[in-house]
Amino acid sequence: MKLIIAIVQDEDASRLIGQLMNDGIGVTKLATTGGFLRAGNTTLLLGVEDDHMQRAMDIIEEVCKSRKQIAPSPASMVGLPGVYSPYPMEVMVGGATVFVLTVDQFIKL
Ligand code: 2BA
Repeated sequence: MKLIIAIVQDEDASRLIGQLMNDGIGVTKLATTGGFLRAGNTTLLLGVEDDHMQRAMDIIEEVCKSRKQIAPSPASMVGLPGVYSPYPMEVMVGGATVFVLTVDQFIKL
């Protein structure tokens, strides 16, 4: 079994959850905040059997779109090392940032 941790844009979350649930893939939604943009995003936890793993990845890839977002000027990002541009800058965000972990045990009590 795998645990997929998928960080996606809020705009894609609802449709993505719907499609995953339609395919019988259980999902938990967390409201999260990206460290760079300091803007809201959505983190989904998916526990999937190995043979559903590729289907879950296909759905994530199909639903999650890349979008341009404006990163605020560093004045509002005090303490963030390595960011020196004095102007807001455009960055591409997403489709999805995905981590896949092997699950030792899956227990429901
Ligand atoms: P944020 O940290 O808010 O980053 C939003 C977007 O800003 C990133 O999109 C990337 O295009 C850009 N970005 C991030 N750090 C940057 C930097 N130091 N310089 C220039 N541009 C930078 P994505 O890569 O698609 O990431 C979307 C969100 O996924 C991130 O939001 C963060 O919440 C999460 N994420 C990405 N990589 C991660 C990682 N290695 N570990 C944990 N979370 C991660």
